Amino acid sequence: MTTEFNQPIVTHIYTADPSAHVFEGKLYVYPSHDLDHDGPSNDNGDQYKMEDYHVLSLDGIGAEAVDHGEALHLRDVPWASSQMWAPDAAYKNGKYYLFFPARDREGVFRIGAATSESPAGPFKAEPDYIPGSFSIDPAVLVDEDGEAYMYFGGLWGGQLEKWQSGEYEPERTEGPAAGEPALGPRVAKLSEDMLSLAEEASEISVVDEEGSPILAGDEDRRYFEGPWVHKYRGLYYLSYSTGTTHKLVYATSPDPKGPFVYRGVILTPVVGWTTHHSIVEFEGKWYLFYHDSSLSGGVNHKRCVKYAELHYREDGTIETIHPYEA
Ligand code: FUB
Repeated sequence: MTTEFNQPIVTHIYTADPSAHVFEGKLYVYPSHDLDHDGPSNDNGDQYKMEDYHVLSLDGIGAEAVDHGEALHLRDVPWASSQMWAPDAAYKNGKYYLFFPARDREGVFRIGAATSESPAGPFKAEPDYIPGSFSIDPAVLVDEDGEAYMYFGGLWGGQLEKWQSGEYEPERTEGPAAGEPALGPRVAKLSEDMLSLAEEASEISVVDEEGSPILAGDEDRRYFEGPWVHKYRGLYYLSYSTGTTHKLVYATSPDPKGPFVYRGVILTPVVGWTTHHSIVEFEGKWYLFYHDSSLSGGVNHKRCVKYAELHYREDGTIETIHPYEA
């Protein structure tokens, strides 16, 4: 089977949350591996009960996607108890790193690291989660100067509301009031060995063109989950899901820690509740990897990874992708 734009890249398993990278001249995709179960769904995301990761690769655009098999399983992560959600990968110091969220033994989402000599895995998990990490959806940018930044955080089941005070408050579920600044994703520099935070994570501010913070009630533009940062013509692009309004949107900054100015919509809503993506340059063109629930006929937790070409306008803005229009 070859891969076409806006079609599932694999159909033998359910996949989601794709983080795409070019390693060793190929496209490698690090997705979540959705379990095929028919249990109940809720706003806490309990239906997303994934237990392992598979790494996929494509020799080129349109090539068949290869499944390299199980790269890491929950049973081999000493600190984790459940829910291996959206991962990312990075290369530095001659090693490949897999970053992944999971609930720890107390049910708190943390972010772990695992290493491999190969981009296809298998990965060996570190004995404990990254100290100071919390919430979900890690995305790692290794900048041109070699500094690595980890972006993370997600609302609702992702528990970001519970960390508003800086401490974990298990009973806290409400975010800021509608007229207050929305919660932002977190960012921290990673240590040279990529296995710890080099500093305490700080909150990223997303602002409008006038510099005013995007408010919590502005659900069309406020941050929800799934951060991704890439660089285009020297500018940092932070893209993310708006959750309840089901869009992928983006904001830009000359600084990897922001503030980021909201710029527009990358992807209109897809089939299924969640939307999650990555952006990668391959052989001079840019691609959006994303998911929807079309392979399961719309079941939110049985998703499939797809990709589409992404186009920039001359002024650096991104053309909105409408995935179901010819
Ligand atoms: O796949 C589980 C969760 O759903 C991810 O962590 C979120 O970004 C959403 O896609």
